[in-house]
Amino acid sequence: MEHFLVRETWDWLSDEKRVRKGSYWLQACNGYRVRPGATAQYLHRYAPSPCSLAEALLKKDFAERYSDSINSDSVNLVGGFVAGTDVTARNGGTNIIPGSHLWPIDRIPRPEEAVAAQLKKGDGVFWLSTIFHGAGANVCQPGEPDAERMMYGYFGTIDTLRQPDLQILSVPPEVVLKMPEIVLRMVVS
Ligand SMILES: O=C(O)CCC(=O)C(=O)O
Repeated sequence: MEHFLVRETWDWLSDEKRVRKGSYWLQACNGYRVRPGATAQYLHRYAPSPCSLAEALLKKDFAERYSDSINSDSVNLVGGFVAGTDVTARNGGTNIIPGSHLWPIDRIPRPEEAVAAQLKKGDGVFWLSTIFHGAGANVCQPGEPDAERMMYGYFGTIDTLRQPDLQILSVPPEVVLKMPEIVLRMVVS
């Protein structure tokens, strides 16, 4: 997370350059269940900086101006996921397009370019906000082993951005105080 989310910025106090090294926040923690019969989620990015994809598509000239701007500085969110069940291509394994974090902002993602992330229970996967991904279809029959796919995800974001789901307000203080120091630093930094 640190590699992608910690930014160094500076300003000038008269002639003196003041360097500030940022940090990152815990943006959200979610559970992702995909039940038998679920259709595939559309392939999406998590709001590439400096604009959301929707904004870019609405404002074509804006998209053209920033069409080569997806790079590691565009990453404003990093997601870590842990499989709560075995995750397969049949039960909704996340479809991910390898390399799409480097695509121009207006390149359209095609389902045939994606591969399903297949994980054993307890395995983990990380992805950047700029990669195209989406939960796969679940074609299992109810009652099959691991018919309900479960993944747990947590997201870090740059400290100068504010999370839409305010983790600080939504988690009671008595729960926060029992968290390990490494998590506390992300929640209250
Ligand atoms: O559940 C998944 O595999 C991905 C979920 C996702 O990308 C989302 O809900 O935005």
